[in-house]
Amino acid sequence: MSEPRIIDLRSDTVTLPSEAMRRAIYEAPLGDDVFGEDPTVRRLEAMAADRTGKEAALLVASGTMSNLVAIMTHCERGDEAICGSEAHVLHYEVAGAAGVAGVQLRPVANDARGRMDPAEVEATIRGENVHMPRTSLLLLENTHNRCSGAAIPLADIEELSAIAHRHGARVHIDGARIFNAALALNTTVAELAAPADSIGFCLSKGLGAPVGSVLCGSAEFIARARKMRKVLGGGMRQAGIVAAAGVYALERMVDRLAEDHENAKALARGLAGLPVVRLDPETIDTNIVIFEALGDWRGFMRSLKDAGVLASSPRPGFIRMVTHFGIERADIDEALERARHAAAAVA
Ligand code: TLP
Repeated sequence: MSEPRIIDLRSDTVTLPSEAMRRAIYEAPLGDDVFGEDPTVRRLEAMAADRTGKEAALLVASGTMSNLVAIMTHCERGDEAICGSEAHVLHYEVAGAAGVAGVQLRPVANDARGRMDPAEVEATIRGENVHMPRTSLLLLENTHNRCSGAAIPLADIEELSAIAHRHGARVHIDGARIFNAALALNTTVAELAAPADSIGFCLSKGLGAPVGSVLCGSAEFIARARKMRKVLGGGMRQAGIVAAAGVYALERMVDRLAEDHENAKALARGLAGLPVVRLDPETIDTNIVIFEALGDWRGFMRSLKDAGVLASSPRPGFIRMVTHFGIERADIDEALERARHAAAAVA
């Protein structure tokens, strides 16, 4: 018997570039980007600035580098940055804020929908005191990865940003999946980014490019960020090879995210019907489905894997499945069929 086709729902980072995207990479005009001479990088950065409504943009290697460069540019060493308790920057970025930027992260509780209590954020911002670090940055995340890909509404971003600004702190949005957020909220990326001083988004997740993120902000901020990127070894030469996929992604891959959201909803509805799953499908806004697996959750994940359905786990007892380019509705139906058997195997 042949092995079942792998349905890889571990992350939207596993997407592979399409033939057309590969052709765009092949045909891209190139130059030395450290000299500012790569026309394709310049084109991508102009497009990114336009989409986010910011003055300027900077191509970086990854979402992690985007957050780190933003922190290094907004903060001095010894400063403090407030972030959500479930923030990617806190859980998955190897403590780069502390280890590389010399910035202490101070978490404020995220609720299940990724929101932070504005009063708590305000109370966490430190006043001038000889004992205390300066609170120079508020880090927001949209969509909120560990909070089931929740799309954070504009009103929340406005309220939190106003508080930070009132106290002299800057605001950065980790918008790794901000195009998913804009789609789910029926608004534009520029509107969601407007209250913040800077925003980074990823090309290499739902947008299907192989590499890259773009950090956007004022021209003055990006000029300083460019130096920080260089410090980190992120000054790349003929980076148009990377940027070409990004240009293609922004032109051709944004609208299709709707398909990923529909597939995630269908997946959530099917999973919610399984006796070993606790999940309210109505809480799924975008392409990330996180559910509580009752009982032997590790056994359930193993059975899923044996059946060729790959998932990940954000915390013990919880399983994450992410829809993306390359996963069709038929794959969702097939994954659900296999999940039914896997659930029966551990029941
Ligand atoms: N997230 C990855 C893993 O690191 C967990 C994933 O599979 O979801 N911000 C957010 C909100 C992210 O979700 C990610 C990647 C990053 C930043 C980092 O991006 P990369 O992987 O490009 O450094």
